[in-house]
Amino acid sequence: MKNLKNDLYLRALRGEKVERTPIWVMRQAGRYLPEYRATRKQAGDFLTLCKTPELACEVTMQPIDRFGLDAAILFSDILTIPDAMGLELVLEEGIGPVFNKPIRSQGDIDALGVPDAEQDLGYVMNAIRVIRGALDGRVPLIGFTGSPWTLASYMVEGSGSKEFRRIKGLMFESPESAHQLLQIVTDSVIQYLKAQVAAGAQSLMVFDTWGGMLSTQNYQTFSLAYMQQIVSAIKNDEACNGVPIVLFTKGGGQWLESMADTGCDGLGLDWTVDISSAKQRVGDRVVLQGNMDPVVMNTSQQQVADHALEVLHGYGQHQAQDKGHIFNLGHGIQPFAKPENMQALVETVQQQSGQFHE
Ligand code: 1CP
Repeated sequence: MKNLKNDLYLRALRGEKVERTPIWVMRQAGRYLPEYRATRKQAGDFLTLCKTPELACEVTMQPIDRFGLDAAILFSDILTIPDAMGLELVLEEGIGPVFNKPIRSQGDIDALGVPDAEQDLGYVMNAIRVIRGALDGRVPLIGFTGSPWTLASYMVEGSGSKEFRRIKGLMFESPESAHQLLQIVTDSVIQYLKAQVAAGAQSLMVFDTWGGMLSTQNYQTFSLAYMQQIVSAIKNDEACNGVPIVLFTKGGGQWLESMADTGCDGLGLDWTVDISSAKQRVGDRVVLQGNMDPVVMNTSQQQVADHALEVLHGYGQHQAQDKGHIFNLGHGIQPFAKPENMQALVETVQQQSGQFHE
């Protein structure tokens, strides 16, 4: 891509031949970095960090400056959309995200409207514009959203959850209301992603963190069907100009074929998936992104190097029929990860992956 100094990630995502495997890491900006903790302290709280474009830019750039990763990801959160819908997001220290006004009735669902991405979520678009300026073409910028199922889960549960009793209760007992909620979230996500692209996002990722909690049948109906709408809307939008889109369902390893059928460009794999069998199943149709166990990042540099090589070997040689591999963890890096392990990870992948691209 012209004007990009390092376009490895975008070329890989387009299925083009690359010299080595690109790497970025989910949650690469975050609490494991002392400079992130300092900026967050300066901001006062997490939402102010997200809502102040200069600060969001600062923390987006921190892992790029420190480690030389091959892509930047917008610093924000998936819960910006429900916040803009009026649910009032707060991040409780030690608890995680909580909504002051969760969805508790049919009336609450009926009252929801699609937020105007430029008006109600303008701070996200401003952050993207500021970050693109700061990146100055060093690496591409990834925009993102939560999947409709994952966003609806937080909206109905009111916070994180282990068993998803409320959202599954709604799905089982009032499927029409669940679909009504999922549709309005989907319409919001589509508008939000289009606005991100217009503001300067160069690829898109959909985080379906909780799709893996569903039965196969319900995954198809309540999660994948809505991600399909998103992929189709982005692919059919001329202004999006073929921007690549990656779907990640945590716990979705058994559904890779139907995920690839959506027409997305890439699939995120969690660490439970054997990457070589994923390659055999769908590697000629989609780029695979992943999938080292994030907890390895809490151990030693030697462990990190060994496990990274295991993933590279797992994908193996890149051949003409393969769409390719982008290195990542199988889920977000944790606050307990050691920064020097991230250094070891990036060095291992950047220095040793060339042998798989001959
Ligand atoms: O400083 C802090 O205490 C805040 C911790 C934090 C951070 C750093 C939260 C709250 N969100 C984020 C940033 C974030 N969230 C990014 C930034 C870009 C990057 O990757 O560097 C992204 C992409 C997200 C996406 C996100 N938020 C997801 C999907 C990805 C995933 O990890 O599965 C989810 C599920 C959330 C919800 C959320 N926001 C924050 C937390 C702690 C959580 C998880 C809550 C839960 O476990 O249910």
